[in-house]
Amino acid sequence: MKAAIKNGLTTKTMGREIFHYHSLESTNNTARQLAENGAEHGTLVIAARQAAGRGRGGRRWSSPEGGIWLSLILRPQLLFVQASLITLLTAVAAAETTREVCCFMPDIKWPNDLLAGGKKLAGVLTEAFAANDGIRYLVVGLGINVNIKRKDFPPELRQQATSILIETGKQTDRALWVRSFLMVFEQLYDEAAADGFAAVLDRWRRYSSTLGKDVLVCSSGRRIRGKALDIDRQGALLVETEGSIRRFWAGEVIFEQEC
Ligand code: BT5
Repeated sequence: MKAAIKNGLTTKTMGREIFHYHSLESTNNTARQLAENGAEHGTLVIAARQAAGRGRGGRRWSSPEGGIWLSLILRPQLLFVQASLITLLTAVAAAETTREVCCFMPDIKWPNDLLAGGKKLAGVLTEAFAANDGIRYLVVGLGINVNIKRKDFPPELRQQATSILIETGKQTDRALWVRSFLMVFEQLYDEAAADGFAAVLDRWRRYSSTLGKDVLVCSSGRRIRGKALDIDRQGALLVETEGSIRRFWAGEVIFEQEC
């Protein structure tokens, strides 16, 4: 897998160093240990399966054989509050990679989900490790259900999860997907580092299935109904509710079906 990903990889930083495992608890945990030991910007950690894959807020992420479970170590010049922009950038890169490699375009649900036909295809878990108000390093975890059959999901996920195989009927070359992802990610990342995130946010808006929809937001124990209007420059969601516009961060927003 490692050699297959590297074969033809033309990135400068992303995936120049690759750690591949048959099984890990969580690629984000291993990436964190590597980062603490000085691993470089762009280091990729990838596992064929995860025994304890994590979602946000301590939720479980099912990671059977056949998916792509990866983490990237980033050492960006960003403020801590800007870490969520990297989540949006990762979702854009994963959507565009899927379009390129699998001829099929998922949509993005704010902030971290890729969906196909309303079912969850992929999720992003960004973890920032701070120094003062800056970022020492970030670990961006991405899980995408690639060659997974419906019966390979745990029963409780079979109605809400999907895979590229289920959607297209075709097996995907996972090394090719990862290589393409690294190239798309690096291009978006370098553009954002040089010119800011406006172009990433525009692409995100184009692929979003959230904007313009009525949403029920669960925030600090309250349930607030409103219309998702836009995302702002820092990636926060702007929701119109009772005549005013409120701004929500990823950590505090849960959509209706998850409450
Ligand atoms: C996410 O969390 O969507 C972030 C998932 C990130 C996973 C990657 S895999 C590589 C890296 N290493 C890790 O340990 N994690 C990252 P959240 O929005 O909290 O969604 C979690 C919810 O998605 C669960 O509560 C389930 O309902 C659902 N779910 C779990 N596994 C799934 C799967 N394989 N496909 C679709 N939905 C799933």
